[in-house]
Amino acid sequence: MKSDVKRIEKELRELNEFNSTPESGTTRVLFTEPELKGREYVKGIMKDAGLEVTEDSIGNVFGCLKGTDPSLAPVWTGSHIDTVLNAGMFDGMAGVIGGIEALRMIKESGAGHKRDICAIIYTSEEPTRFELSCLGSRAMAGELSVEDTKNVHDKDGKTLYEVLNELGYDLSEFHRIKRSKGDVYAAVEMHIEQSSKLENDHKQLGIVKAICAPSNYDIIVKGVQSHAGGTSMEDRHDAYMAACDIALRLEKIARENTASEYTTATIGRVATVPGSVNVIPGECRFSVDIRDTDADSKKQLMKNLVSQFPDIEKERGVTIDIVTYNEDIPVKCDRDIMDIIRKHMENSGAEYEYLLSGAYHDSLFVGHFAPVAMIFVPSKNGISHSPEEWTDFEDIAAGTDVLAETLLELANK
Ligand code: HGY
Ligand code: MN
Ligand code: MN
Repeated sequence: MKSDVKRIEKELRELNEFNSTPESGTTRVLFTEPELKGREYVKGIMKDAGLEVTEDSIGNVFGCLKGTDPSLAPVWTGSHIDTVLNAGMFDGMAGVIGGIEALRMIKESGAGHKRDICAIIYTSEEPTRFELSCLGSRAMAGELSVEDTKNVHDKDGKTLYEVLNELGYDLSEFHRIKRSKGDVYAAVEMHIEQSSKLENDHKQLGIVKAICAPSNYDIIVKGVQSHAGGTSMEDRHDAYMAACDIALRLEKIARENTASEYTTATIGRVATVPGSVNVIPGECRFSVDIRDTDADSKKQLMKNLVSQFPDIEKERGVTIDIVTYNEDIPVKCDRDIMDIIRKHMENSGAEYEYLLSGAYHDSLFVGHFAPVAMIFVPSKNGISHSPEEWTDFEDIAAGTDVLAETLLELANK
């Protein structure tokens, strides 16, 4: 089977039109107008492809190619169409359009398959609106309840529950989102690499061995707001400087971590109060995003950082508090599915290699109830979550060829 690279490019460019920042990259935030229109667009191409389209109570969209034996658990593929702010046009979208293209290829090939094969848009993989990532796949894994949706809110204070209600989702059916082990036979997601290993190693495709999981926190430092000129360096309790002290210790711990194969720590959002140029901040609130291939290593890293807080509090006369959003469990990809992918990569002649995913994906949560694997396609200069994000359409087509063969083989097991 051969994917239609022109059709892939056309649909990715058309989907990219649903964007609230056309002047700078792509922004498609959950349940805002561009994302709702993007959903309708993708549902349209699913219907045109003859897929059976359904949606669950958190907005996960399923486009399914019916198999001959509905009693068998289905095979899934898919990704997300929501983005971070000022993102690129491929993070998530490559796996959604590629997944639909793979199902079209299987349908057009006339090859029979026992199991249903479903292409999915998972709701809100990015934490952009509600600070919590992977809302749709987290709910599928039973790790987000309808009660939890009342405690997740956006910067305007609106809860996910209210937003879903307003959009007409039936929240009395929320419990049906959850899947148990055995409900899904296998799930394969194609995604851009969002790093530079494939490019540096001159490989076209990647087989993911393990998916890092994030732990996300806010740290709130409280000091004494005071005059920038009148307060001597000795007399101040500067919340921002204390935050910088914590940040540099976090960086050191992450850099020196040897307890696992891969660790990262990032502070992406910082806010000081009152935020005036001539006032010593009395408060500083900042985000912490830690990734690791190993859950214990991640836990130990955070324990090490927090153990240093009492010294900082004493030395700087500040208080330090933590808000925990999520401490997610990393996933190892399924060896059997990885081997099927390897075989089809070799048959296709594509140069490939095995690698880790520092980024998390919906497959991280699907992997909590089903065997998962991922196919990576290269990111130019390793850049993602940026208007500079770029992946060649030919590489997406090559990944889609392997995805289609893999899904078909799994659907006949
Ligand atoms: O942050 C991530 O790893 C994903 O791209 N949302
Ligand atoms: Mn992303
Ligand atoms: Mn993504």
